Amino acid sequence: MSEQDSSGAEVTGAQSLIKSLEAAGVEHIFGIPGGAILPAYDPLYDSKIRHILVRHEQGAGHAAQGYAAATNKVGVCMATSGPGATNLVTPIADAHMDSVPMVAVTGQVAAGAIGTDAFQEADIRGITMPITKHNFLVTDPLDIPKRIAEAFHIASTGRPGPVLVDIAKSALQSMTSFQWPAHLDLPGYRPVTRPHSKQIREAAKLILEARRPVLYVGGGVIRARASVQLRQLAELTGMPVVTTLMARGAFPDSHPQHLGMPGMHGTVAAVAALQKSDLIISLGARFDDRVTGQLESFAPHAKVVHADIDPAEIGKNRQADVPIVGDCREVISDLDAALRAEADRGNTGDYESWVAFLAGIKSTYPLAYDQPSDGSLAPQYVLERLSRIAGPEAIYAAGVGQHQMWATHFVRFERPNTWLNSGGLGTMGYAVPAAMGAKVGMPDSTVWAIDGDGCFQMTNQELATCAIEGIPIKVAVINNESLGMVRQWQTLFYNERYSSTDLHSKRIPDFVKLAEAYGCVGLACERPDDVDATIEKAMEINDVPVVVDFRVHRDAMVWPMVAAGTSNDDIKYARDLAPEFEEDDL
Ligand SMILES: Cc1ncc(C[n+]2csc(CCOP(=O)(O)OP(=O)(O)O)c2C)c(N)n1
Repeated sequence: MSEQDSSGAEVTGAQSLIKSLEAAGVEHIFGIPGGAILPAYDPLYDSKIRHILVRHEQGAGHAAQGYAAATNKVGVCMATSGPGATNLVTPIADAHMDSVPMVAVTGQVAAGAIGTDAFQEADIRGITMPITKHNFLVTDPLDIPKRIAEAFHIASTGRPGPVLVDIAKSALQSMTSFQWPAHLDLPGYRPVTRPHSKQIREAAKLILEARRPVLYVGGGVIRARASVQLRQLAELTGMPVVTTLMARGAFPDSHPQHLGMPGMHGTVAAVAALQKSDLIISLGARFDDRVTGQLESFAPHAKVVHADIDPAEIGKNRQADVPIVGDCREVISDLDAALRAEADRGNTGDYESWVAFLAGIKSTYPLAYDQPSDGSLAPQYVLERLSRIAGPEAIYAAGVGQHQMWATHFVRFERPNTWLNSGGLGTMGYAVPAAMGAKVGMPDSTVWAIDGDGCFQMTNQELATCAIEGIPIKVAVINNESLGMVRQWQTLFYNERYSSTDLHSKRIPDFVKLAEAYGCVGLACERPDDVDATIEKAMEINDVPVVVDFRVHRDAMVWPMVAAGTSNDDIKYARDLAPEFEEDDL
């Protein structure tokens, strides 16, 4: 059966898909065509949507993530059936772990061929069931607009996440009508955004009673665009703040109440703040094992106020004394209002000795590093200088490993959506494509990918995309010629037996030549004295992508560190050096 659209013309399912994406407000899609999705690429050719042809579907997925994380809009990626779709699995899983709003559109084999092991058939719905917020298989072309509208709604509301829409080629090829739905009918999907006032009152009461409270800020605060409200609440109460790896930038690093990042590689002050706290106010955070360390010994004296838009997070790892389900911005605003009303009545918290105690730890145990005695380059120094020269307006996307931890330590973040990384899944290869997506979404911002030499070799093919599509990102490869984070664990826990972690990447490949082969500018730097000039040179090049091979000392290690599975009480700020602070100091 064929129907007519409002302008009187019949459309194909493929045309309906592109009209739907346009109606959803899509401006950019990252993808690669192939047989099953090919019908969609024909109307896409005429659309005002810009399609960015990537070199690997993983790049499309991470680019959509970077775009979303930098702009707060939904990122979109597209792939064909079978291997095209399975290449999206890693970024979909990554977006799921880090609550990134993303829609993945995949072609599927013709409806009649589904289940026959047809050429390039993969059950991508089944494969991605546990790693999507929701997913759809569309076989009836009439359903296309509805499913696309639902996908964007689900991806961007409540706890954001990835939604996959798998569309049979037969549906793309059939004639249909296009009608953008006026209403969505999603029974059972009604995210609670307004926090319950009783829970807010309970939380405010605990905050006033507490003597050692701490605001434990997670990535949810960034997704909820709640940084302004967070600052108001923090300044109203004077409570110390810690920001997780996913929340870096949610609260300014320069703010005196900020203690930095907690967790396995957190600052001593942030770890101590949670550990010695009597009240943790968790905002859009999830008590991840990388934050809590050994769970039984985590923050033993703390009561917990746990606010999250996803009720499944509350009490998952740590029991909450006051659970609050709601959007972080609304929760924080309501808490602020409740505490302001109490302050007007003369009721304020007394945190003076606690704040002084933590200030002492912060100044005694700052983030620090040694300059190598042989005159070679310290990776931390490179990142310190990069931060200083590129500044807090720039966007920084990191890979996974030591360089990621040094970046989060030594880049000074002052605003949200400027730090993009793979926190939950820890995906090597995230940085270059994520930076590409961020630059597409924020073309006027300087975007730096901070990558390890290992990570860079996983997805650097997207430099071709960047060069050809005019996406001038900058890449700092922190080249320690090894899988550094794994090597660090081998140094500490495997008796320096470096099994399969040496990449020889100061020799092969030549990153400068590789950059040039991809149409980028390639620079190299291996002396501390050349760092500033090299970064400044990279900052001046804005017409093509730039890659800087920072050839750093290979033995540098990330400190502080809480060894996996041990208690946060056993944090070391350097090898075999434990901080000294007693609760009696409080
Ligand atoms: C896709 C993937 N494979 C393996 C790992 C395990 N892993 C974590 S960090 C790391 C080393 C990363 O090396 P590099 O990119 O050179 O960064 P460095 O730690 O040296 O800064 C590895 C192999 C991972 N996180 N992701």
